[in-house]
Order: sequence, then structure tokens, then C-alpha cells
Amino acid sequence: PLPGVSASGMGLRLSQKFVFLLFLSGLVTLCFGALFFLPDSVRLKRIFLSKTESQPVTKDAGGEALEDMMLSRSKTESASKGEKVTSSSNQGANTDTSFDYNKFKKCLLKPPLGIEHGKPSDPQTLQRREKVKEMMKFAWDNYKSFAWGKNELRPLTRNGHIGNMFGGLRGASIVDSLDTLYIMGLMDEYNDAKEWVETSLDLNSNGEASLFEVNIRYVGGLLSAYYLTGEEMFKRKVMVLGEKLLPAFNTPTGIPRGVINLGSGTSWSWGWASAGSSILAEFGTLHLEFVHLSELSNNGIYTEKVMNIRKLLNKIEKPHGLYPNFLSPVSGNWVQHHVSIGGLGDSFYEYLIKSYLMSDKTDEEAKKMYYSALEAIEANLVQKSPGGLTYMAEWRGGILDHKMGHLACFSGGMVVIGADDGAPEKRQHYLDLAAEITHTCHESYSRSATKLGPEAFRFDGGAEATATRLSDRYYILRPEVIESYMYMWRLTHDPKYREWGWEAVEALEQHCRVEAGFSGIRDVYAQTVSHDNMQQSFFLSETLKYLYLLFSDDDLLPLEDWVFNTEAHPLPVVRKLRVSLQKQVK
Ligand code: DMJ
Repeated sequence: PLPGVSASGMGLRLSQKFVFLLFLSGLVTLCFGALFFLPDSVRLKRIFLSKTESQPVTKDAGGEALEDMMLSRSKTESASKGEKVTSSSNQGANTDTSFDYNKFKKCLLKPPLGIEHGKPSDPQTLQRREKVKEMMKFAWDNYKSFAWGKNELRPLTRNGHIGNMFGGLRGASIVDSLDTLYIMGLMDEYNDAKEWVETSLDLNSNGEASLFEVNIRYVGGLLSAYYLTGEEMFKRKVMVLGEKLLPAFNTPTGIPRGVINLGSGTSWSWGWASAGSSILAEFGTLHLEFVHLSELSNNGIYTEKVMNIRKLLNKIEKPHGLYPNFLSPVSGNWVQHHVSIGGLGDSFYEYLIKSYLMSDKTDEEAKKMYYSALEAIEANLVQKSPGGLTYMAEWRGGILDHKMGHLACFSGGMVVIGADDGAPEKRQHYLDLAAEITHTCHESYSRSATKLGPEAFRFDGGAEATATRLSDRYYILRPEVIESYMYMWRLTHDPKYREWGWEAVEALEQHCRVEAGFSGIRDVYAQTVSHDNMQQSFFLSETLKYLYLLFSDDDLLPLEDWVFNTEAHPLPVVRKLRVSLQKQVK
């Protein structure tokens, strides 16, 4: 015993000591419990809880894939230095940034930009490609002059637009353009864009963002820029941003909500989505980018999040094998039985086949889900019009709505890139289906006065691939039809796709080009167009990129090595076997 202290300790009775200890442990439990209620951005919470929040990567298809992917990482390279972005989150989900870029480059089958940047030998095609490059430069220069640092250009009023989709992030047109400028060889413009990202892309914004839009445009844009150029700055930026998206997955099912506050990490569902549901095309369009975030960070948490979504979707009962557009992130049940290959559903299907292709054709689960979904789509949604046009209708609880959105026109491209890997006896069928859908979408263009397609076209009440409602007649520089031309060209080399692409170039030049950029139009059927004063960032990232690729040789971003995300940002195929073989050889 210490001098002056009684045998019962500090002069207290045993019962008093017990009460004191009880009180103390209660206090500690209370303080620790309170950490859970702090916003995710609070550093204290990250320090205490970041380890416990992430679960081990399960050893299912995704787990295996993840382990294999990690083979391409070098543990020897030192961690990145000199990051200008000040974010406490670097220590959270992103534990290791020693991705070996040189090793990655060696795993590509072909040089990303081809032998001569995909320069076509045919003079007319080259001339057309030059025209598209000029359009990109024109769109970019005007954005730079009038809207630099804002999200989009308003070409009529010559100012910038910020909007509320990106949670206070700026420069959407810059991030969306990086890879397009780079592959077109517009190097001064690319360098300006890169410098802006390095010095001015502030990721510490505190606004409400669409998880989907930030993912496809910013995460996708930065990932592509990194993989194409090897600039470490892009990787550091994307890692910081990727981590800010993680709290959106903190729901009872792990299905993320649509909106996230990038500062506090709180998330919620879109007010317009019924019963607080999440949207299939939003939570189903994260897979490609999140797998690459895991790849670059050596942290499985991103893959784990998207594999969890996959697992739920795979298990849940599907009406007629179809995936409805709305799902509750709380119960994990479908909220409404609306099915669409256009808006609200579209890129979920796209990401299934692309996940398979991006996994070097090892992600069997994605493959199975894709072909079963396609079978259900064919059985329930694919229709032939009286005039012989194949289209994909929408499905409302068993009743068909004979309408096809412009957004659904990406599906020609989707079906053709998956044609080879389905059942061998179905290969020709898929090629035909892809060609028929692309033909229908071309018809929606050629049946308008401007030769540009409406937002949605119908096949009822005597209509054939034309919009019947005033509200469906607009064209906002969307890429989907041209995207399908590009894939159809790459996989069939039928010259009509290049012709159709050229028709689109001429129409864009005639009707959408204004003095200070490109603008959408309000009515594709009107002889005299009315402009909507918006140069969408996807015009630079997708529409012009797909046109440029359409008039390039196939060795510019070869499809054996690259998969385009839904915003046309190329992401490399993750090669496992090659890497592990290389390792064994060493
Ligand atoms: C783009 O942002 C993406 O293609 C997305 O998947 C759908 N909508 C636009 C372009 O239309």
C-alpha cells in the first residue's frame, strides 16, 4: 500500500469504487458511441472508426478479382509527394498510392494512341477527322474565353453555368475534356486544362452533389487522364475525391443514395424519386470507376462497395427477369415496376457488360447478369414497328409504353460490344439486333428537319421514330446515337456508320454551332432553330470524342485495352494473368 492510502484504496469503500468504475465505463462508452453520430468528415471519427467501418473483402467473384488486380501494384515505389490538395481524408480510405504506372503500361496489348494517333490513311476520312478536331477546339476556346472554371459554357449569353449537380465542384467541362484534348493532340489546350486541375480544382467543396454525375464525369475524367498520361497529380486528385463519395453507401443495404454533401458526407435520395428510392442507372453506374479506385489505392473498399450492390441486385427477385428503375436503399426492395433501357436504367446494363470486358473477361458474374438481362429485355421490351423498325419500348408494371428515349440509343453500341462473348449461336443475332437498333436511332435523326434526333421518339398513334409531344422535341448535344455509330463501325467496318456520323457533323455545324460555341436546340423538327444556350460538358467528353474515334483508325484507344465509361472516359482493362505471369517470370 502507498503511504497514506488505506487498504480499501484511495480511502474509498469497495461499493463506492464499483459505482465510480461503473460511471467511468459508462462515460467512455457514451463518448465512443457519440463518435458514430458525428459527420464522416470529422477527423476524430476517421481516426477511431475508419478501420471498423470497412469490412473485409469477401472471397466471392469480386474478392478474387480484387486480389488478382492487386498484383499489378509495386510496393516499392515511394508514396506520392507534394500533393497540393489539403485534405484530411488522405489517411482514411486511401492507404497506399504506390500504383506502378510503368508496369501498368506494359500490360497493355497495344500503344494507347496507336502508331500514329489513329491517323486514317484515306484522305476524306482524315479531312472529316480534322473537322471534328476543329469543332473541339472551337468549343474549347469559347468555353475558355467565356466560362473558364465554370461547369459549362452558355454560348449565346457568353457566360458560364455552374448548376447544382456537382456539389460545388467546378470546371466540369475541363475535367470532362482532358482525355479528348489529349487524344486529339490539342496539347496546348490539354496543358491549360491540366494546369487548371492542378491549381484550381478545389475538392474541398461543401455542396450537394449527384453521386452518379460526380462519379462519371469527375472520377471518370480524372482516372482516364491519369491512365493516359501517367500524371501523378490526377491520381492524387481522384483518390481524394473518391473517398469523399464513400459515405453515400452508409445505408442499411449499402445501396447508395443519389445525393451526397461532399463536405459533411450526409446523403439522401432525390426528392422526385418515389418513396426515397435510389435510381438503378445511378447506383448501377459506379462499378468501373470504383474498381479502378481500388486498383490505384490498393484499398479494396471501393470494389467492396460496388460488389455489395452487385450482390444485392443479383439476389433480388426480378419481375420477368427485368430490373426496375427504383430501389429502396433501406429495404433493398424494388419501389416501382418501371423498366427502361433509356433514362433511369440505361447505364446499369452498360456497366454489366463493360465490367466483364474491363476485367479481362474474368468477371463471370457480370457476364451472366448481362446476358440474362439482355434476354429479358429481348423477351419483354424489344419491339418491331409496323414500318419494320426495331426499338426498345419502356415497361410499366407489365404495360408497354412504345417510346424510345435518345438515351436508349446507346444500346446499339452496348449490344455490339457484347456480341462476341454471348452464346456462339447468338453472335449473329446480337450483331443484327445492334445494327437494327442503331438503324432505328439513325431514322430518328433522318426523319427530322434538322437531321438531329429528338429527346424521345414514339411508335404509336401512327408515329414511327418521331417525337409526338412538344416536350420531347429537343436535342441537347447528346452523344448516344453517335456512340453507337462508333462501336458499330469498330466492330463491323460498314462504311455507312461513318456516313451517318458525317451527317451528324453537318447537322451539328448547321444548327448547333453559334458564334461562341455549340448549343442544344429546342425543336429538331423546326426549320428555324431556337437554341437552348447550353454547351453541355458531355458534348466535349463524349459526342466529339466518339466522332473523332469514328474517323480514326482502330488503334486509337483499341477496344482490346480500353473500356469507355458512360461519359466516354477510357479506362484500361485490368489484366491479371499477364501481370501474374510477368511476376512469375521475374
Ligand atoms: C452523359 O452524361 C452520360 O452518357 C450518361 O450516361 C447519360 N447522359 C449523358 C449524355 O446524354
